[in-house]
Amino acid sequence: MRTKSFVAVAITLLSLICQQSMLTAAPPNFVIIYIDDLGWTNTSVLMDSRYPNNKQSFYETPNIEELAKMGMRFSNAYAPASVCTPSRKSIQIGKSPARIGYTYNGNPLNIKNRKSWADETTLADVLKASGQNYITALFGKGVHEPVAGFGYDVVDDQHGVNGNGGGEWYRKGVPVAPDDPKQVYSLTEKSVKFIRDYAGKRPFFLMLSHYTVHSPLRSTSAVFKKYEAKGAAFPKGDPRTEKKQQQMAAMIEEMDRSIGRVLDALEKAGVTENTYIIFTSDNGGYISVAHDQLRGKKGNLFEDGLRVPMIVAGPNIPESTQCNIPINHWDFLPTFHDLVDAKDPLPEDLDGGSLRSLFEQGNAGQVERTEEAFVFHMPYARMPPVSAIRKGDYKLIRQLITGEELLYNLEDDLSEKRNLAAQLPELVATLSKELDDYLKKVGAEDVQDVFEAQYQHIAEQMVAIEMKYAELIEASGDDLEKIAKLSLARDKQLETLRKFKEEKIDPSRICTNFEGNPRGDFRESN
Ligand SMILES: [Ca+2]
Repeated sequence: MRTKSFVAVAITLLSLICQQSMLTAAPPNFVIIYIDDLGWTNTSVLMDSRYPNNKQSFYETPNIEELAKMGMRFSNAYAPASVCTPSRKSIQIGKSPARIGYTYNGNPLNIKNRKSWADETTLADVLKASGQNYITALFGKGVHEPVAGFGYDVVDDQHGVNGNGGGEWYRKGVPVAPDDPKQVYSLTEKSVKFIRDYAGKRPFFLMLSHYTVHSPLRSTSAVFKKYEAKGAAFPKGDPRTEKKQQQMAAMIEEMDRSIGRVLDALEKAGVTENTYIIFTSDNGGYISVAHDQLRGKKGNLFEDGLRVPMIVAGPNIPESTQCNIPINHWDFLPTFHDLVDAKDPLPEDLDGGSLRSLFEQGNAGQVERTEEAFVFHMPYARMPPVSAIRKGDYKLIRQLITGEELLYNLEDDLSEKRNLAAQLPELVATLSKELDDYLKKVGAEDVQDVFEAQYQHIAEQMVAIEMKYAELIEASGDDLEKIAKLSLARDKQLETLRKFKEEKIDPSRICTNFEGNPRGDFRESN
C-alpha cells in the first residue's frame, strides 16, 4: 500500500515537473542561411555518403562540415526552381512556382499577372501568427519585389528591390568595398547583431540571404591567392587550374566563414540548442570542379539545376545523420508551423508538408503532403522550355515544345545518364498524366502563352522606343547632326531587340536543344 502511494506521489510530481518544463520551454529560434547558386557539390561536405567517390577537397568549408556534424544532411533536397526568383517566392510561401504563377525570372506573363504578397502567408507570417512574440529578419537578397512586403519585422532594404545588384552595390553609386565581396561580411555582421540583440529575449527567425556565390565572382584578394596557389599544383587541363574555379573556391570559403560567425554568435548567446539552423541554396550551381556527378546546371531541370546542398541542425535532430527522403523548400512553411505548434490553420493550397518527423527520425520519418510528387515548371521563352515531375525514385522531364520526354531512376542513376523512357512506357504515361493533371489543377501557364507574351512585350518595347525618339527628333528642330545621332541611337536599340527576339526566343532553336542554352548567357539575368 505504502509503495503504491509512493509511486503515485512520484508520478504526480514527475508529471508536474514535466508540465512546468513544457510551460517554460522557450519557443525555438530559426535561422535559414540561404546561399545564391551554390551547387550540390560546391562544399567539402559529402551530401550523400552513399557516393564516397564524389568527395572533393578543392573547396574548403570547415564550418559547413561542423554544421553537418551537429545535424542532418538531406541528400535529396530540392529547390523549387532552377533559378532565383521562383525559388525565392516558393520558399517563403510554401507553394510551387507553377501554383504561384512565377516560373522564371523576367517572364513577362508572370509579371503581367503578378499576385500581391499581401494575399500570401509567408514564413515570417506563420511565426508571427503563432502568438509567441517572434521577431523576424531578412537580410540580403530578396526577389524582384520590395522585401518589405514579405512580412518581416527587420529588413535591410538597400536597393528598393534587393536583387543581384546588392552583391555589387551597397546602394546606388556606393560600390561594395573590396574587403566585403558580395556584402558577405556586412550581411554576417547584421545577422550577428540581430542574434545578439534578441537571443534569450524573444524567439527569433533570421533569414540570412547571401548574394554570394552568384556571378560575377568576387572574393578578397588574399583568399583568391590561396586558391590560385592551390589550383596551380594541378596538371594542365584540370579544371582547378582555371581562374574561374579558383575564384569560385575563394567565394565559397568566404561564405563558409560567414556561417562560422553565425554559429559562433548562436553559441555565445547560448541559444544553439534551441535553434533550428538550416543551410541551403536557392538553386543548383553553375561552376563546379565536380559537375559530372550531377547532370545539368542552374537554369535547367536536370539534377544539378534543382538538387541543392541542405543541412539542418536543431532540437531533437540527431547529430551526423543523413536523410534520403526527397524534400522541397516549399516544405519549410508547414514545418515551421508544426515546430512552433501554431494553432492558426495553414493555407489549404500548399504544396509542402511538415518535415518534423524527418528532422527527428531521418529515414524512418514521413512527410504528408497534399501533392505527393514534386512538379517543376519552366516554360522559359529564352531557352528550351521544360517541365519535370519527381515521384518516388523516378523523374520525368518533358520538353514543352517538342513533347520529348526523358525518364530517369535517380536512385540507380544519380547522374541521369540512362534514359528509361523507351523501356518503361507505362511509367512514362502515368507520370506524364500526373504532370499534366497537376499543371492543369494549379492553372500553370501554357508555354505558347508565355511565348506570345514575350513577343508582345518586345513589340511594346519597340513601339515605346519609336515614340520616344520621334518626340526627341521633333524637338530637335533643324539640328541635322542631332537628328542623325538620335536616329542612330534609335536604330541601335531596335536592332538589339530584334536580335534578342531572333536569337534568344527563336522557337526553332529552342526546339533543337534539350540541354540548355549553349551560350550560357541566360545566367546573367538570373
Ligand atoms: Ca540563384
